[in-house]
This record gives sequence, C-alpha cells and structure tokens, in this order.
Amino acid sequence: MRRDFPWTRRIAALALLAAAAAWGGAPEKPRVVILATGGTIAGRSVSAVEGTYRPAELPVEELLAAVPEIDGLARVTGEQLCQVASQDMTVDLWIRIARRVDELLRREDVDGVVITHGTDTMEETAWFLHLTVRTDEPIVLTGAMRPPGSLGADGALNLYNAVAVAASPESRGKGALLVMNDAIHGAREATKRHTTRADAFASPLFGPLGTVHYGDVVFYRESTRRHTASSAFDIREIDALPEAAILYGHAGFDTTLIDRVLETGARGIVFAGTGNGNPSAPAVRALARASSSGAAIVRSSRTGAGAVTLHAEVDDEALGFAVAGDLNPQKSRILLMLALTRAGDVRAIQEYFFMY
Ligand code: DAS
Repeated sequence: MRRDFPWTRRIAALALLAAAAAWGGAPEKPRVVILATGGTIAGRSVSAVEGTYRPAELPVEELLAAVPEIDGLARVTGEQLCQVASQDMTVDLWIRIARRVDELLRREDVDGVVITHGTDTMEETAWFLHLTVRTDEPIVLTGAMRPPGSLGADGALNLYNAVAVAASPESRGKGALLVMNDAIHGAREATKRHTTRADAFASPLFGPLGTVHYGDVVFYRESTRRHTASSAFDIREIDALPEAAILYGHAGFDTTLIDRVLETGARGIVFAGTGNGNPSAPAVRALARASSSGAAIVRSSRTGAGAVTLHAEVDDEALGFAVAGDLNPQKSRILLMLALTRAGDVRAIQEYFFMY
C-alpha cells in the first residue's frame, strides 16, 4: 500500500537535507599516522603465561589489524619505520624518526602521529622529539609491557588510547606525550620505573599530564618549559650529535673511568651522583680536571626524583659544572648532546637546563 507522506513531513525532510548539505555532512575524522619502531607491543609470545617473548617481530599491519576499533577514532595509516627492541635505539634512529615525524606533521592532511616503541628507552626518544620537532601537532608514543598473546596484554588498549590522544585537539601544543596504562605523561617527566609491571611508567615529581580511559581524553596540566614549536633545536638542522657519557656515582667510585670516557672522544659527562648529585671528593677533582680540559660536566642524580641544585655541597661555579635540575641522567645526556651542538661554555649549557 502506497503511503503518501503528509506535506509537513516532506518539508521537514527537505529541511534536514538542506541543513546536512549546508553543514557539509558529518565532520571528517582526524588523520593519524602510526609509525612502528618495534618493541614488546610488536612482540611474539612463546605462551600466554610465561612472559617469554621475542620483541620487535609483528609488522605495523598486524598491530593495526588487532585494534580495528581505532577506525572509530581517526583515519589511520601505518608505516614501519624500523623494527628494534628499544634497548637497541641509536642517535641515528632518533634522527630518522624525528625527521619522519617532522615531515608528516608539516603536511596539511596529517593531524597527529603515534609512534609504537619499545618501553625501555621510550622516554629518551620522546624527549628527543620533544626538543627537536618544531610542531604544535600531537606526537604520542606508546608501547606495551606485555606482548600480544600474553594474558593481560596491554598493547592493544594502549594503542587505542594513543590514537585517541593523537586525534584530540586538546593534545595540541603539549609536546611529545607518552600514553601507557591509561595515563598521559609529558615527555619531560615520564620515566620507566619498573621492570615488568603494566604501570611501569611514572612522572615522579608532578604526575601525569592527564588520563585517557577507553579513548576519553582528559588533561589536567601542561609543562611550563620550552619544547617542540618553541624549541631552539630543529631536527631539520641536525645530522649528528656529539657524544656525552653517563657515569653512575657510588661509594668508592673509580675516578679513572672519567679519564677513560674522555679518551673515547666524549665531549661531555653526565655524572649520576648520589643524593643531590654528589660525586665523591676524588671524583669532584677528576671532573674538575675534565672540565678545565674542555669537557662539559653536568651533575644529575641517581635518586630518580628531585632536582639537583646548584652550589649545595659542590661549588659548581668554581669547578665549571652545570646541574641537571630534575632531569634524570638519561634525559640530561640528550639535552647536553643537543646543547653541545649550539654552545661549548658550561654557563651557556646551564641555561639550556634551566629552559627545557
Ligand atoms: N625490551 C623492551 C623494549 O623494546 C621491550 C618493551 O618493553 O617494549 O624496549
């Protein structure tokens, strides 16, 4: 039986069609590119309950296929940038990743980048990107503490949440971010604090920047230091980095290590001192000699939290040392290497540690 639409409904239908046409239809979803680099998130398990696995085996296509739900968040494409366990990351790989991120985020049709990465050095790659990619667009790193196929595997939800953060306009201008275990960490503070647990990542001093719960992104704060678009460093001008080494302080530290490190050609040393960044008295003397011979010396701390302060037990000014503030040793090394591309004087280097 043919049912004639009463004229009122025809007018309403026409009005809806006109509104949709004027509005241009539903807004397009953001475009997010996923750069895969390896790690546990791409690992292949031996069994669901053994914790034994081979990292960096699954290709990006399999990572995306395992989380079809991300298509509800963004228009996603994937690229395999490298395939390594992140303990094998190198400066050259950092530069390669940063250059690709920079290229992608300069494109009008890309709104954010997610990098799947091993967790061991994720904080280092994130910090390097935070300092060298001149963009306001979201750069989000994520990974997994348990491999696919393991009971309680966390990679799929971490990837889903990372795409949600990369697709969120709230993430713009916050620098490189790390999404793990429902937390959004800033690249400056995030660090891996546990060998195996799903909540291995923390931001010890100030906590995460926000949370992401099944794709629901909420930010509570942001960093006040310079980064990304406001950074003095630009990956387009960086082809290599001068080497800086990290020496770990402890009772009875062997000061000959300082001379041996400098014989390798390192131009700087980050000393992970005890407590408030304290080297032993013999180590202070050896580091002062290294400083006077032109090496850049930065005092950091092995404690894992808190800022190393100037002139507490060490006369930094007289000895030619800089302090790392609250940057951990591995991040201090990265900032020192970048600073050495622009400055040699320890006081100028100290300013970088006050600004970033
Ligand atoms: N070895 C670890 C790495 O690739 C595995 C991981 O946790 O991602 O960093």
